[in-house]
Amino acid sequence: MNTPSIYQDIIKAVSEEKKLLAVLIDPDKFKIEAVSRFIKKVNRTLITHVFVGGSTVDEFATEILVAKIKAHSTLPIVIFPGDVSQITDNADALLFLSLISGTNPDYLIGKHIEAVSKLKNSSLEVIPTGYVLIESGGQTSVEKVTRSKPLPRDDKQRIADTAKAGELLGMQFMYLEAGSGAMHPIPAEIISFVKQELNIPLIVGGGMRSRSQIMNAYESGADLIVIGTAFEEDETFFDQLRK
Ligand code: 1GP
Repeated sequence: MNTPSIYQDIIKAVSEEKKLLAVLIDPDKFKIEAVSRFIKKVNRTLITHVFVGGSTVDEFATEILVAKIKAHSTLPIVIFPGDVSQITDNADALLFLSLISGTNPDYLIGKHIEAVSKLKNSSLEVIPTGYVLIESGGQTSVEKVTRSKPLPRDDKQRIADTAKAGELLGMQFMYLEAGSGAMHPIPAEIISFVKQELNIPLIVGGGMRSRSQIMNAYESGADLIVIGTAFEEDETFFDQLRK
């Protein structure tokens, strides 16, 4: 039997025009006792993936959180790492993010080299992913942590060319990021402009707080949407996304 592949499942879903939705759980913002109640709510929604990660996470917090999520859900768990310490074998896959919108070598290749000793003996599915940070109305924690500038939102050609360069380098997913808790999500016209250029799945996240924003992003070409803050701030948001 072939090993199940998160990447192949996403490719299949995209080819069938199914839209995907991930809840992002940040180990630093989440009390472990709250996980089972939270995940039970997730299980009643259209959410298809659980992403786990954050900008500044204590060592082992991710591992403990992933084990707890697994106990309550069969959804695929994907590590969306802010740092090497967040890589854990317990999860199903890892977005191996390269911050291609910036010029900080640590986040283009440096952290990846550090991660190799963990990954080479691991069964974690590693998915090379281009990560493109776009200006969203204020400084976000990803900008602070990575000490890199987002791409200006009025330069959609530069954004699309950056994403395309990532695809040509062999990245398997492209992630357009406004930043967690962003004031403004990625505009529809940027999503559709980038989507026209790409032949790989397009992930979009940052600052989405309503069902209509999610639907707009899907209509513009997002294949997988990531939402964290809206669920952290108001769990009744799950009710708008019921199966
Ligand atoms: C952050 O794109 C994700 O990396 C989700 O952002 O927390 O604003 O939903 P929010």
